[in-house]
Amino acid sequence: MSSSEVKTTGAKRTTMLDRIMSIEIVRVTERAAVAAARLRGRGNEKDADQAAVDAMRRELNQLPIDGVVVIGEGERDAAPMLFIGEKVGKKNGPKVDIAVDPLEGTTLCAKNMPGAIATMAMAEGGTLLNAPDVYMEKIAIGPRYPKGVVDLDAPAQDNIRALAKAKGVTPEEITALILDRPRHADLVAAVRKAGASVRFITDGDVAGVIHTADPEVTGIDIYLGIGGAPEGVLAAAALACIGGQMQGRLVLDTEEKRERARKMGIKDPRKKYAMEDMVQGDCVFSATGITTGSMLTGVRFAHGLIETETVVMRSATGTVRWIKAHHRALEKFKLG
Ligand code: VTB
Repeated sequence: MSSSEVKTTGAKRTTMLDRIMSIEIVRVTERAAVAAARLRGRGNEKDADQAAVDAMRRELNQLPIDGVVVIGEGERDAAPMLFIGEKVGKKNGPKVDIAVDPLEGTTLCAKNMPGAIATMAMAEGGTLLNAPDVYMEKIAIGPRYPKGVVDLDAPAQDNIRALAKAKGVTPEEITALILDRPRHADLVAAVRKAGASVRFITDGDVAGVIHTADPEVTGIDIYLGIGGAPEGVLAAAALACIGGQMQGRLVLDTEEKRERARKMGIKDPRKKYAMEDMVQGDCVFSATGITTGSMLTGVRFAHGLIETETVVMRSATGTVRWIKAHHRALEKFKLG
């Protein structure tokens, strides 16, 4: 067999895998979302997170995969959370990398505020960035811009001006989405100095980055700032499906963090990751709303019915599906 034939076979296998998995992973995020939604507004972040984790783990372990969590909550002995390195699935299928955030926006869920989601991504084994649970500097824009129009290392003013020029508008017509944190004071000042508008979010930067993919609908042109690294890799997986550009750099500002990263194979602690470095192959991404936000409707508990909304994407084809589900198997869902 020639090498090109081998390649085709490999690609076909991937396509089959992610076609099936793009439906399978919907169940995983649905279950986690329903479990967390039962604890919306109770002021208890930990319990809601644990409920989402337990439900997600249960569903992941039903899948015909030989999976390993490469992006998760904590490391090593962080069980009962879905920790980095945890093996999931029935182990009777293909080797896959899994990135999870069973409850993205724990505070949003605990306070019953908009935008909490359950999310995960799955890709061929060895193709997702395996990174510790630290911070990440991030920059992201949507599709249809020339490659490299913005850069993580360029001053914010330059990025805003370059983006406005590429879009054919003035900087005043650009809106940047930034996590509302004291650490972003200088960044916010620089963005405003360039003339752009800033929209803040209190949490939830996976959805924040995804907002850049459709500026006409969301009003967001660029995502900037420092958030969680797990959320960064998950957002990169989503953008890899829908198009856009993203760069990230892990914030490894102590020897302890650098050591944790080294153990995961990260040799250069200052490496600037392009989206393609964080997500090297085909992937599927899924997110289900827990509380209603600008991207997804939250879980609705009605009489005899649970309603969920999920967005699921495949990078192989760029297909984005919005799945509204009515669950009637209430006994089953009670578990989650
Ligand atoms: C972001 C945001 C998350 O953490 O990544 C943020 O997307 C960053 O951490 O929803 P700090 O809160 O420490 O600034 C979350 O808010 C989840 O905790």
